[in-house]
Amino acid sequence: MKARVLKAGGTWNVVQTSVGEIVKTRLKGKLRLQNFESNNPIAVGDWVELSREKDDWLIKFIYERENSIERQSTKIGKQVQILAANIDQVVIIMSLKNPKSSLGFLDRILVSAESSQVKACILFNKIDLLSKNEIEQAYYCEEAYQKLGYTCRLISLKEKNGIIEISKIVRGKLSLLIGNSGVGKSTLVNSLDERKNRLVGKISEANSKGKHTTTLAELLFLENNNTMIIDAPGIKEFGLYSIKPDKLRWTFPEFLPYQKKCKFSDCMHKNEPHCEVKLAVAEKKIQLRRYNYYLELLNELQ
Ligand SMILES: Nc1nc2c(ncn2[C@@H]2O[C@H](COP(=O)(O)OP(=O)(O)O)[C@@H](O)[C@H]2O)c(=O)[nH]1
Ligand SMILES: [Mg+2]
Ligand SMILES: [Zn+2]
Repeated sequence: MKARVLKAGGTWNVVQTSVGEIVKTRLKGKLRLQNFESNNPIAVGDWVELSREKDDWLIKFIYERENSIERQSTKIGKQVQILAANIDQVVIIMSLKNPKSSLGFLDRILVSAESSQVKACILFNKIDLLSKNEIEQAYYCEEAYQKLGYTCRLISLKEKNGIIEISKIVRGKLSLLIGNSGVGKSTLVNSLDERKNRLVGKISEANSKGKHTTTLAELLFLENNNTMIIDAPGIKEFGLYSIKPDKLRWTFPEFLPYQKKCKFSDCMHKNEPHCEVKLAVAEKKIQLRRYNYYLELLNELQ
């Protein structure tokens, strides 16, 4: 039977079967060895095939992923953690104040989304805390990212309008929600959780005896099950492991119109002569901050 992974715990996984039943499953031993680059071969959002063995449901295989968002898990060296698979979009929540999220963190996630060819939306939250002057800066920042092609919203989750705006963005889709601690992720989830329909949370708590539950991403059904959100808690660092240095330039959408005119077709926009990207930076057509961040990431990946 086909099923979707709602929570991936390594040895146990919570899935929803094609008939809507939510069950706990284990991995077939063989599967565990297959994907050794990852600390857990199963990801939230995965489609899997189950087989029945005695009283247990076992995961026989994982269907090919349409996409996935990965990060290097810092604790376990170079191992890759798959944050989510088969998603429609990444929704990044940034807090403008208390705490102020860093644009570097945002750019990093955008690079990851671009490299996985997943759409990204940016929510700048807590606008209610800003002074008039700060709101102007926030609009400026929103406009800058909007120009890069990302859907951006300046919102306050304390206001009804903010929640309506978010609902429009996430309704009917599977979104991976990413943001530092304190930015408003739980507030967002709860405000869309009309029926307090947190099935996954309940099941996993019962099964894992409270261990590690806060560090695992889980797929939640919100807005009368029309909306699915994968809440990835506690992300402080976001290592970009699987991106090859020479692929990085394709993850900055503002480079695209210029880099095809660089003298060298494999130009990395670093020290090469006749680089149209560097020229565009000098002419302020590309943000210097973003370009510098590109160089910083390039350095990190090389
Ligand atoms: N002033 C203000 N506070 C907010 C807003 N959104 C969330 N908060 C508050 O920020 C704190 C952290 O929110 P929470 O949802 O727990 O953040 P999480 O760590 O990302 O899950 C809570 O006290 C929220 O009430 C907002 O738009 N404006
Ligand atoms: Mg939270
Ligand atoms: Zn170049």
